[in-house]
Amino acid sequence: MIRRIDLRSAATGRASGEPFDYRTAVPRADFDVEAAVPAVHAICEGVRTGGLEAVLDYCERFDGVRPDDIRVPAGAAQAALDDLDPAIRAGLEESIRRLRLTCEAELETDAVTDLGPGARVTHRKVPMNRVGLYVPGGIAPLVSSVLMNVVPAQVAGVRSIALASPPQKEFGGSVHPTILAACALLGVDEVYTVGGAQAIAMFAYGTGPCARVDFVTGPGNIYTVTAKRLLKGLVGIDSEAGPTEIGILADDTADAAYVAADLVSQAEHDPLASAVLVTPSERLADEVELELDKQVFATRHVERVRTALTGVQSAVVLVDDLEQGLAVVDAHAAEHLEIQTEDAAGWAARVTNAGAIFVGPHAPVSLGDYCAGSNHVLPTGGCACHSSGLSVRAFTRSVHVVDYSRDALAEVADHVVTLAEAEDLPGHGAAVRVRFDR
Ligand code: HSO
Ligand code: ZN
Repeated sequence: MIRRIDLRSAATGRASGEPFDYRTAVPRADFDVEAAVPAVHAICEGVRTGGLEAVLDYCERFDGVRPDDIRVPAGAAQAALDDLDPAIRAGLEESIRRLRLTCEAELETDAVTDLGPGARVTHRKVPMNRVGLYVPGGIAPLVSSVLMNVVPAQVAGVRSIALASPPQKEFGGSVHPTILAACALLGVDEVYTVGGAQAIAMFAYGTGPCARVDFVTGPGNIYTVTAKRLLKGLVGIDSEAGPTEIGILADDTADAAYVAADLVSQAEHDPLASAVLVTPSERLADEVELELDKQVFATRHVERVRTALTGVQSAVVLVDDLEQGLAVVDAHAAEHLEIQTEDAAGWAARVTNAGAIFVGPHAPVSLGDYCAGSNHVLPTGGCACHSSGLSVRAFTRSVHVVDYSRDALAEVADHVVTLAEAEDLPGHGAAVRVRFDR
């Protein structure tokens, strides 16, 4: 069912080791943000000019329900938590506990540099003031995404957190109760029952009861991603998250059942999800394909998984050796990369492009999705070569604070004047001179 791409030198006619651009070896699915721009632009403009009424109209149109009020009433989240299945609560609590520990370890302190007597530059870390977190409701309500967004924001010190998620018809137009329960666990009490592009626009412009935010984060479908692209600048955004991706670099030592299960696990997200195995072992490739046939047949979301695995974005890639495999996975820059090889840690250390790296047979991506302590909001579409996943740093800005005494300024005054002259900006030099002329 999954296609094979043979990149071995015998198949490609290349001499082994010859440089080759692997970036296009496994293409991405068509996630055409540009095509969604006209529709999403109209929604954003609708929210900007029409305010709350427009948001309610879009809820009705796209989610099939018009909430009485877009702000979820106080007490609803606590009530949802009181009704939550204790096993789900225990899972969420453990996930939060682990994520908090890694977030706290990521906290950066101010960097203070003394450049001479009385000359100090401080690189001060400042949390965002107000952020809007988007949690999709679409194919499945991703309660784990609540934690992945909220915990780093809270640990960063963000004071004001608003969360939006699509209104659910079956829950009377409110947010899914499990998402509400997670909000209660985390102490987030500003929740809006708004989804899609209209939620991102509400955050960016400030609409009805929702004051505008400085920064919007969270995954979503093509409409929310397009809204983020259009509103970027007016607000900050974390990333343009596309369909989920898993890459696996594996050799003969890997267990085919594990590899197949992990490919299926991420294919389950979306018909456009990408699942790529890169291996020098033909035997493993054969076994994984047999396993996939068995496992896909038995999985609950069989059609979604099958569509994802048979799409152009998924493949079993044969390579000459792990060295070439490393070059392939590095060029592909998947959102998640598993290394299931001998000396997995050694190979993992050499990977430069991946949203998150999972080392060895006992670190499946599902662990990271829920309970590893790592974040699951990660760069997709090859953006892992320049962007990072969500972390405390994403919710933090830094600002240089420049503190010089008169004597310290005197030390460099001539240099400033000379450099300003060299740029034909004499006013710059004069602003230094005036402090010594009198
Ligand atoms: N694998 C998804 C995150 C997720 N998985 C949420 C389960 N729930 C994107 O990283
Ligand atoms: Zn997942």
